[in-house]
Amino acid sequence: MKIEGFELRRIAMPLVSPFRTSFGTQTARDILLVKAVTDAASGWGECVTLPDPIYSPEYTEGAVDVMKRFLIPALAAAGVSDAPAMAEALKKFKSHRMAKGALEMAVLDAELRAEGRSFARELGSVHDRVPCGVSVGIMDSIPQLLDAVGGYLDAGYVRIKLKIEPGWDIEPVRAVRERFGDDVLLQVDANTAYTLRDARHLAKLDEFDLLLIEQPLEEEDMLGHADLAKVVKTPICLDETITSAQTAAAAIRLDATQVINIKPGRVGGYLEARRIHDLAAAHGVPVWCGGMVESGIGRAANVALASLPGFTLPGDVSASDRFYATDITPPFVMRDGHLDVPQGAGLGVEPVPEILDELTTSVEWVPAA
Ligand code: NPG
Repeated sequence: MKIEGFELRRIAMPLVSPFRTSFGTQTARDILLVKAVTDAASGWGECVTLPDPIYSPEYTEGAVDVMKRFLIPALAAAGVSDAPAMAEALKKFKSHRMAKGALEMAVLDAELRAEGRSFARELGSVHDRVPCGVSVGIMDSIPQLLDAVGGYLDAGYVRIKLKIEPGWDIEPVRAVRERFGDDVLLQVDANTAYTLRDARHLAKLDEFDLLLIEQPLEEEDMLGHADLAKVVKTPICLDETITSAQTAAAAIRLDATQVINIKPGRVGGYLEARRIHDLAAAHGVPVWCGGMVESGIGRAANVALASLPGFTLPGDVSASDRFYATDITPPFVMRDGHLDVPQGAGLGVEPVPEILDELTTSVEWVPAA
């Protein structure tokens, strides 16, 4: 397959409601889509960077720059013709995993479309539908939170994740448990908002029988998480810290994580995500698929990944309407708390041209020859 070039397209998608995490509030998602154009087929990738480097060091303008300046020219120079060869060709450039992952996803999609194979089949899917979890942002008040959680449970979500930060942790969790009962699958996500000094405070979450507490400490504090895991009974789940199969192996060996959130963008793509899945499965560590407020393009690939056998916990894999009134693909609609895994060639979905054009803020063509 000859890669002719990449179309880099920015789109602005309004969110149905503001989404607040410990690092900020989002009201719209500025998404960088990548279209790989090859002599065999075209394929789509989604870059999950945010506009600011507040979740990870990457940010969208930086991703565009590194793709144009370094990554795409290196692919061209190495004569790369398929997705599995890309990571090696891009290895000399440190980090920039979300940018690399988006390019790899686009080439993989093109390749699979040309071969008539689905992402799900390629990755090793064993389920034709996956359970939906939902991530619930920090709210202004507990009544507002209870309304939101009640709405998601009524809609059929099978697992609730509450965003927490200092000052919004024990009481919101207690309120949700008291209102909705002990049977609700419930977990929390701190996005690095605590330090080890908060260990005893975080241990107060133990009484609520949570599935896990996600990324309580700074991303580089692997040992801190290992120490915290000795104080807190609730399983620790790393997100930001896990940037590769190698960091996942270290975290497992150190007992810094009992569960892993796999986000393909964060680890450099779906192929590395699968390696982490395989590694975790070999160690008996459960994994689940994280979300980065993706459009239908990224969502399609995440649903496929979440259908691998080691994904034994519901992911942040929600219906399109959790975030978007209009998705750029035909929407992912939840049925009975689940989403169907796309089975068509490649991602199995494509952007609707008119919707895509309406949301596009810029398009740029970067030749790879
Ligand atoms: O369902 O797509 C989703 C969102 C899940 O909470 C979610 N993502 O830290 O995991 C996270 C958080 C996030 C969203 C992080 C956007 C960065 C950007």
